[in-house]
Amino acid sequence: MSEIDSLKAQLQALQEKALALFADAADLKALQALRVAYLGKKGELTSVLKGVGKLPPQDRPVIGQFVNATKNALAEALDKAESLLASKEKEARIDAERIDVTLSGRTSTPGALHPVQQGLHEMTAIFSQMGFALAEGPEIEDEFHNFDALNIPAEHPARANHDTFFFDIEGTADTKLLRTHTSPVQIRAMQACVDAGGEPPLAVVAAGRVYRCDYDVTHSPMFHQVEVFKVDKDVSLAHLKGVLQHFLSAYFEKDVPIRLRPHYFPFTEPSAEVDIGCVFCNHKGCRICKGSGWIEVLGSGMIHPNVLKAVGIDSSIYSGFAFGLGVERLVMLKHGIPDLRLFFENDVRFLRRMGAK
Ligand code: 2U9
Repeated sequence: MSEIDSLKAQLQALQEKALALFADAADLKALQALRVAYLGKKGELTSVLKGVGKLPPQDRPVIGQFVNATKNALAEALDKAESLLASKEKEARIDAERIDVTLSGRTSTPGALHPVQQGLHEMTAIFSQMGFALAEGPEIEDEFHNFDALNIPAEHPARANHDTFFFDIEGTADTKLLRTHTSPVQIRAMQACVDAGGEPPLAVVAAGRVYRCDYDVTHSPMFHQVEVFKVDKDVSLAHLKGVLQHFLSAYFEKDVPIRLRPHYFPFTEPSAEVDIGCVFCNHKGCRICKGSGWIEVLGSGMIHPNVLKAVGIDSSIYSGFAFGLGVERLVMLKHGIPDLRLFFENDVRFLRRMGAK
């Protein structure tokens, strides 16, 4: 075979092999490697071209044309394969990124107030509407605000009944405790008024967490109270009863009958426990009200003169009523919740039923 025929055959074989490889290239990267391998400076075609120099001068243009044709064929095939692979890769990418717009969206569940907080807000809102000012105070208290000022002196049996959590504070003589009721907030509100040179009328609602070292089916060591007082000239039991009647009917969203039963609290005199007509049997008598038709809801009374004296209010000029209630108890009665522990377990099934989404 002549030199020129041998070169032509080489080029032919090279082209066939290259085209087959281009068609089989798996991706653009592999194709780029093939482009370098065939058309690059040190590529296959260049090494064939080196053989051209050995040909007699008259044969060179002939084979030159042949080389160019091969080069063009390879370049064209590479371009084609490249655009084919590019569009395949693009399609694959789009496929991978495809969003199914018919899928239902992910819902985010908004939070909601805990049923106790919900109840607490409902109650304080009713008192705000009646003109009582909302007061807050510390949960860590001293014995004066939690006990002494409320006519519960040291050694008074009521102190023992409060199941108080005390703190031992190193290096100090003063005793601190977790407030056992929200009454110290009321004491502070009265003191703030007197300290500022003010005088009654004063009408305050205090709400918040209280603590007692008491834990069973009907008691939690932390629970919530709402307490209300009003001090002015000529405040009487009739005012107390009127405010209670309005509050309880507003909270239970119906006209509930109420009654006051004489009782004893150190901080009020006279004192009374307050019942409402049973909300489960409509006052008829059932298992829950033990057949009486009445359910106890809160404690109340006229503020003891010693309490007014402790904060510097003249009890010969001013009098006041006060009452306190357990928030959990009232929320349970309003919604028929059978067990106090449901409030503290945070089972979402309970919270959702109570209005949390
Ligand atoms: C001042 C003076 C008097 C608030 C009162 C009660 C009666 C009462 C309990 C109800 C259930 C607490 O949550 S409970 O255990 N409270 O029975 N509270 S009179 O008397 C006051 C408050 C503040 C200055």
